[in-house]
Order: sequence, then structure tokens, then C-alpha cells
Amino acid sequence: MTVRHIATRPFADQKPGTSGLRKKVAVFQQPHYLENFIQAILDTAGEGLRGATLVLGGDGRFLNREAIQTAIRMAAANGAGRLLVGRGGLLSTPAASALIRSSGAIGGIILSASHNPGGPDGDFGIKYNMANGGPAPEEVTGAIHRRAAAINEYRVTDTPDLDLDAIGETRVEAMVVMVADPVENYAALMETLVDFPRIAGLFRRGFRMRFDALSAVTGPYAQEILERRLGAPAGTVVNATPLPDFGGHHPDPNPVHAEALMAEMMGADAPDFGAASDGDGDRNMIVAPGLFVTPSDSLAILAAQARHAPGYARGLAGVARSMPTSRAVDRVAKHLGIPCYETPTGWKFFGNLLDSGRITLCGEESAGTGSDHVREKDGLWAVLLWLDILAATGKRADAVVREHWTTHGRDYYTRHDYEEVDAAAAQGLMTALRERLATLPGQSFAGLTVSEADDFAYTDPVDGSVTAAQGVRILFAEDARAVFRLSGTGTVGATLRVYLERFEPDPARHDLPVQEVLAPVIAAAREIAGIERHTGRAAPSVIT
Ligand code: VG1
Ligand code: CO
Repeated sequence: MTVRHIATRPFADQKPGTSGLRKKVAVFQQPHYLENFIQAILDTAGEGLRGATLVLGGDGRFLNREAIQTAIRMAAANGAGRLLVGRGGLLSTPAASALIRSSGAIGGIILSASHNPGGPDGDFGIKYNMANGGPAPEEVTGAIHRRAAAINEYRVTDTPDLDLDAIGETRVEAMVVMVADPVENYAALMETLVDFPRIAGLFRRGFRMRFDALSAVTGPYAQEILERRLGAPAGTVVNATPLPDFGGHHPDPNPVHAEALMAEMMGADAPDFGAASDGDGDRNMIVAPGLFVTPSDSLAILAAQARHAPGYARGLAGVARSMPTSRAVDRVAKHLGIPCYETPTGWKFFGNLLDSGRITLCGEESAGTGSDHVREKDGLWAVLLWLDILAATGKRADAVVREHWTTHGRDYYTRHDYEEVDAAAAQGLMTALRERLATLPGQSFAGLTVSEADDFAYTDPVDGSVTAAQGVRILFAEDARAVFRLSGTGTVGATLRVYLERFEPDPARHDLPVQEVLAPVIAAAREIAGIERHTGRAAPSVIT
């Protein structure tokens, strides 16, 4: 076969972050940039790649189709045996994870910058998932980075572009390429986890729902599952066609960026349930009529109620949350008598816990929830589990949330993001904060007294690996907490994330404005970290 060996030089910035390599589209458009990174992935897969199956798909953003064609030519040139590609080059992240697992692939390449904006001026990204369907762990992303930093050649066939829109099998030299329906395998998996006839009954009885796909990859999945298989009325799913620029949407499902859904759910004629997903379909946002459900609460509620769904009727082995996620799920775990693990931010840290059977459910404050059915967070799965719980209990979504608070107490929660801050200033803030940690306990700020302060380090209970410096935690004696860390997914400057929470056991105080309840914690956090002094910012750019 005709394999071309192309000479290249390393780029200094090909270091994967929280979830793969994310850069501005223009960065990926530099000659050899994409090819270098794909070659680094394939080199890291090594001999195992020869003759093996790989999964390939993306979230449909600008550059997706071109990058898919390049990846196909490179996989063939590097000796892969079979490539499973989603039709149109599409695969949501959880669907890719499911396909890797069910096809016996050695891994998968997912093209996505997830919740980051798309289009020619937006972001692009690429990540590698392992045979378990999960994001490559730290030692593998480290190896990919080292390989990319030393690369001098990549291999590619000179075959023409494939037709990505026709389902079927072709060959690129010796490699078989199968273009498959991106939804089918995923939808079949969902049918094994939740009770489809029971949810269909809900819709038959007039239950109204709005799912906003934000013109990103979940549109076709939500239409097939909600409208076609479960019988929700046509039009339940809006913004259902994946567009290269997401129709100008910022495909991040939170109250700020999903403002149309929020307005509808807060309105007089609100549907019974609202949901949205992100660019690559792994995040979910849940809105009850008149009430936004924080992702931390959603995780806790799903953990408390999962047994209603057939896939979880046997109960949960354990649960896990990322460190900045509120402690609401810890209370449920205690109540159920099951272990609760606290991991660094990023789904890759849940992999070993899921693989070893230590946990069944896990989640992050950033609208990520998932279970052991795949090794990624799964937006539509969380929506379906919510629907099944509503169908099984016959309760309204807002009632489920309020009853949860009455039983377990409410963890008031907010996240303040300071975006596109000068990178050196942000680092300076974190360094200064870390240096002060030992002196903080006992001191008071805005009426709150620091009880503990540390820099979170995680020891993986399965392989013993240690991941240090994952964010600063400040605990207050008043049962409140502030967490500081820098984002690992941004593409411009640095983003400082400040996570703020306070526990309230008294049901008479469960309906107060969130920012008001948290005002002392917010003030204390600003003071302790000297946010304005370091960043020049008097207020966050996004509050969720
Ligand atoms: C963010 C979130 C994190 C999530 C990651 C990837 O990372 O905080 O919880 O796992 O995005 O999600 P960071 O480092 O920017 O805080 V996705 O849907 O963008 O793959
Ligand atoms: Co995502």
C-alpha cells in the first residue's frame, strides 16, 4: 500500500488537559498540527494497534469532517485492522465509550472540545479513550505528550476521502472501515438500564418535556430515544440538528448558556421537565418546573433514587464525586451505607473505581453524571434516569428535589468562574494561596472561621498512583466550603474556578436565594485568595 512518511517537527503545546487536547481551531489548522497529535496517539497505542479495532467519531463541530478523514488515512497507514466510524463523522462521547466497549476495540479517538464554543473562531479538540471506553489515564496522556514533543515523522495513506454519510463497509488499503449509525448501539444500551415502556406511559399521559440539544451532537440521540422510541411529542427536542458552529450557541448546559430553556422552565406554562446537553453529549442539565437542579444535587438525587430503574435495582456498590462537587452525595452514601470516593476533577479519575466495581454512580459539579454502563459521563442517560424515577414515583421533579432536601438537608452551591485571566496572575494567586494554607485555620473571614485548609491530593485506591496539587480546599466551621482551582480545558489565558457551598439542614430555610445564602462564603473566598488584587477582576465572568 501507499503509505507516505511525512517529515514534521514537534509543537511545544501538545499537552492534553483535563479532557484531551483543546485549542483554537486556527491552532489545529496549522500544517501537521493535527497529524502530529494523532501520530503521537497511535505511537502510544503501539504494537497493540496492529490489526486491532479503533472507534472514531466527533461532535460535529467545525473541522470535524476533515479531521475524521485524516484520522482514517493515518489509522490505515499505522496498521489498524478495523475502524468503526459514526455516520457523518458523529459520535457523542458516551456513545463512543459504549461502542468501544461493545466492539472490543482497543480504544477510540474522539474529536471534540466538548462544552467549548465551535465554528472557525471557536475551539477544536481531540482525545483518546482506552479499551474500557474511558479517557486515557494520566500515565497515558503523559506518554502521548512526550511522544508529541519528540515527533519527527507521521504516516498517512494517499487514499481519497471516504463517503462518511453512507452506512456500510469499505476498505482503506488493508483496513476495514465501517460507517455505522451513531445512535443505534447507544439507544439499545439505554433500553437495558431504564424502563422504556414505563417512561412511554408518562408521555402517553401528557407529560411535557423540553430537551435543548443546543445544536450539538445529542440532537439525533434525543430525537430517536425521546421522540421516536418513548413517544414524546415531536418538537420536544429543540435545536436538534448538529451544526458546525452550534448555531452560535455556547454548548455548555448551564443556566447562563442555556438561557432559552431556563426562561421556558421558569415561565408560567413550564413543561414538567427540562434538560440540555453539551457539545459532545456527556454533560446534562436538569431543570424542574420553576427550579434549576444543581448538578451536585442531581447526582445525590440519582444516587438516592436509582434503585427504581431496572439497571440499578440491585443497589449501588458505591459512589464518587470530583472534589469540587458538593458533599450532597456523601450524605446519601452515608444514608445508604455505601462508600463515597472523592477524586480530582476530570472523568479519567473515575475509571479505576468503575472498572474495579467499587462504584456504580459518579459525577461532577460541572454537569457530568454517569454510571458503570460506560466510562464517560453521559448526558442523555442522566435525563433518562430522571424520567424513569419520575415515572416510577409519580412525583413532580420539583417535589423530588424538595423532598430530597427535607430528608438530607440542602447543600447550597454556586460556581464563580473568572475567565480569560492573565495566566501568570492566576498562577500567582494559586501560589500565594498555597503558601498561606498552614496559617489559615483559626482565622475568620466575613464572619466564617476556617477549620481546615489543604491542597487536594488523590491516591488512587486501585493502582496507588498519586495525583497532587488538584485544588485548594478551605473548610469553614460553619459547615461551608470554598474550593479554588485553575481550569484545564480553556484555550485563552487562565480560568479561575471558585466553588462555593454551605450546608443547611433546616427545611424552613431551603427556599432562599442561592447567592444570598452564600454571600459570606463568597466574601470570605474573595478575601482569602485576594482575587481582585491578583486578577484585577471585581466580579466573576460567569456564575452558575
Ligand atoms: C471542566 C470541568 C470538569 C470536566 C471537564 C471536561 O474541566 O470542570 O469537571 O470533567 O471540564 O468536561 P476544567 O479543568 O475546565 O475545570 V467536558 O464535557 O468539557 O469533556
Ligand atoms: Co462534554
